[in-house]
Amino acid sequence: MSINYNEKIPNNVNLSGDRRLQRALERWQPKFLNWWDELGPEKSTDFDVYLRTAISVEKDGWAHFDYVKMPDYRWGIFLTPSNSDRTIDFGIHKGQPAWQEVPGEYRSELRRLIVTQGDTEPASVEQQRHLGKTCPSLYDLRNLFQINVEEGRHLWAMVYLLQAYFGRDGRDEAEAMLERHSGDADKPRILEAFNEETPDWLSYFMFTYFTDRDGKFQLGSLAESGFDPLARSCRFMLTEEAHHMFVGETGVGRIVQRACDLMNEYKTENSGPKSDVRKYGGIDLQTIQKYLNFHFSISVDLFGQELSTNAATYFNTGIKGRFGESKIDDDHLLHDSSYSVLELQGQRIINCDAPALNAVNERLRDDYIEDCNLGVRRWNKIIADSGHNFSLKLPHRAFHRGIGQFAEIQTDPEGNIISQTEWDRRHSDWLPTHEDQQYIQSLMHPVTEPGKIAGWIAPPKSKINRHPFKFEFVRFN
Ligand code: BYC
Ligand code: FE
Ligand code: FE
Repeated sequence: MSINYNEKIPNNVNLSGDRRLQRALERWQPKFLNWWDELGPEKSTDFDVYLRTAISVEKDGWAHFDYVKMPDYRWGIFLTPSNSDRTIDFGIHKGQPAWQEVPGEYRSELRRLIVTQGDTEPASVEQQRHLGKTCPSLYDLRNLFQINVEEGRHLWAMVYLLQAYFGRDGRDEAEAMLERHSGDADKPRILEAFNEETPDWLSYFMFTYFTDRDGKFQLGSLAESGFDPLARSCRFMLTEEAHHMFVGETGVGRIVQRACDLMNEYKTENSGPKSDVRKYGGIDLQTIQKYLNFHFSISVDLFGQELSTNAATYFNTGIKGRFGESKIDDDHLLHDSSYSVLELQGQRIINCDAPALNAVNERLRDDYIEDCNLGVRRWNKIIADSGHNFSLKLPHRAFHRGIGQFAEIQTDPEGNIISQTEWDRRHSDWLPTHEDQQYIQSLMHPVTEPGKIAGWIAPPKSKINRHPFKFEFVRFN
């Protein structure tokens, strides 16, 4: 199924066959473009950016590369092809045909999930809007813009579902997506991680590693939904998500590499903030660890409460599954099973068995944490291969939490509960301080000559569509 690019809004959902919907989306399109102009990548309108655009939804060759001015990017509506005999894989409707329309009794839950998902997409573009001004290389600038246009497309994907399946409420929600803004005191984005600032490229790479990875797991769960149009939208979004996490993993890896290279060049072992790494313009490993602690902990919050009746309802009614649902070997009903969860009991964190149905948020968080660890291991391999004795580590899941039962307590990165006084005394060892942030900010100067790179990060090993690092990925005009 290829995509019709002759229409105002490229799509593979036969939009021209539904004039009402087409008109509604065409009315939303200029509002989206206005939003992009005001809150998308700053002062980037005239740049020619070497971008990938989806031209089919098939696995091979869905991406076409060319120079594009970002406001002319063909944001469109692409769902993976439908499988007409798909059935629901879990919950009380297991075995029944997947829904092609929204079941009336689940309308508000589905709307809420789609709105929450959709809200994160433009939020991330808003968070990243100033980064172009301080890019470490043209390669990195291009990747930033690639991610930004794709997050814009993810918003389109959710707005399509709202407008196509939720009538008037859906149209109102589509408007509201452009009215809430990241960090806005009156109308903030829905989830807290999307109201934080992304003021520098270390934060940005951590965000795309940890927070885009929440996207992978949430989209993976929604891709199991009994509501087929949602499932198909999320499947296609997941193909784009892989690149976002790749940018994060390799970005952090290259900063780690540079720190190690500097330590080797200047023969210093100490990797802390007072070390030579900073003196020579790199980012020391201890500071990288602090940023990791921050971004991991706020991303872990995105999975919600450990035990959640909302999550139980979503699962039981077939609207949101578990990650890789069809590959899990159990009854897919979870009425009689239990799941092991860390719980706060008094001043201790202990392992408890909880009803599996109530623990689906926590199970997803477990899957997420395991996946986060893979990249940390690769970063540590870079350090070890460079001959240094230091390991980055994910903090304990109870560390620095704002959502769930651990929000009530303070712990150290190992998960030992500590008093507020001790937290106040020690948190600057664990989370970025104002001074750390100022140091990172002091490194942020744009490097925009093809083939050149900033001093705090190593050049990439990978190519983009076979083009090497020295390729002119962005032309400024
Ligand atoms: N912040 O029962 P619970 C991505 C609220 S990232 C604030 O656990 P639920 C991307 C909750 O609303 C993927 N509030 O809630 C990445 C509820 O409020 P009420 C984003 C929170 O609903 C990078 C109460 O606490 N996708 O795509 O089961 C760049 C009870 O909690 C938070 C999704 O999130 C929070 N973190 O779980 C671009 C998927 N957590 O009812 C894009 C859709 C909980 O008491 N969303 N609350 O007023 C969901 O599946 C669920 O809404 C959540 C929350 C997992 C987020
Ligand atoms: Fe996204
Ligand atoms: Fe993403």
